Amino acid sequence: MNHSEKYGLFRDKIENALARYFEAEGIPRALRNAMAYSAGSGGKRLRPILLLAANELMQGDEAEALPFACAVEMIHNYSLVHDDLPAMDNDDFRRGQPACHRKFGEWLAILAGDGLLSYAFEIMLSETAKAGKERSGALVKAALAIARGAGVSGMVGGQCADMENENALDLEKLYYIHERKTGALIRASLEAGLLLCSPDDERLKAIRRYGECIGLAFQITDDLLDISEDAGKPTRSDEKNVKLTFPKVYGVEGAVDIARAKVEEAIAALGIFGDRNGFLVQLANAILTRKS
Ligand code: GRG
Repeated sequence: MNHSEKYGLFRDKIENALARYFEAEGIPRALRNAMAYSAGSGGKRLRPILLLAANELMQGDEAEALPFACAVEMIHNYSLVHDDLPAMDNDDFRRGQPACHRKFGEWLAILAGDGLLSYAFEIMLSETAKAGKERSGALVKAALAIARGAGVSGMVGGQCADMENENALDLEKLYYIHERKTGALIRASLEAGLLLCSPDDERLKAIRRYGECIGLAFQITDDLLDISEDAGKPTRSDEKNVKLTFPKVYGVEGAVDIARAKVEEAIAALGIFGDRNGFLVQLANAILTRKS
């Protein structure tokens, strides 16, 4: 199976499982529609795929990892719904479709984000509660890694710094924001996949390094896509917000060089996993050429 077939297989499993979660009883129809719309197809599913791939590195149990993968994708989608709101980035479109608040109105978009975030934790905790004594420790650690990546010292903290520093950024702040706003959940997804397999410290350190490096490379390529005419979203949204970006600081060539160096560093970190690491090596390389 080649890289894109394997990526597609992971994506299908995640999308099928997500659809089942949205079919659950007890979710008010309007909320279900807005949540399913936002987390529906169109996304790359990068974070849950990273989680499943990290889990596979150590021959983990995919059925056990899948709910955590869905949880991370729900958290990612909540962050996009809230980020698009008028009070934040004020974007009308997401993935070429009306943003959640444009389609359903603001209050329902806020609740859809809240719903996605709390559902993610409900899913992870109910899996942990169901697990036997032997497994529950590993599941708690995975959930904690995701909570930290998503939370006040991770993605939410990074978003706060970004909102506060809209017009007055220095380079240190640029790294601070991107390591948290974009990088933290990417890194946490990988960590969680590994933590389900009770890794040793060296392997955990290696996957964190990989996550930090691809997180930064991913953000840089996001900045580059933002200024490229090819991007499938209204271009120059960062310019609209007068934000400091990697291409603005380093120029396009300089930003590409940094992304390339980060991808190389990420791949080097995977050496410890031996020849099971092929998928994550290719995924890191694919970040450099991504078109969306
Ligand atoms: C509102 C708490 C809160 C956080 C928002 C992620 C985020 C934080 C804001 C999004 C702003 C942004 C465009 C960041 C650049 C990198 C990024 C996260 C892009 C979107 O992720 P993809 O490309 O999205 O993985 P898809 O559509 O593939 O799911």
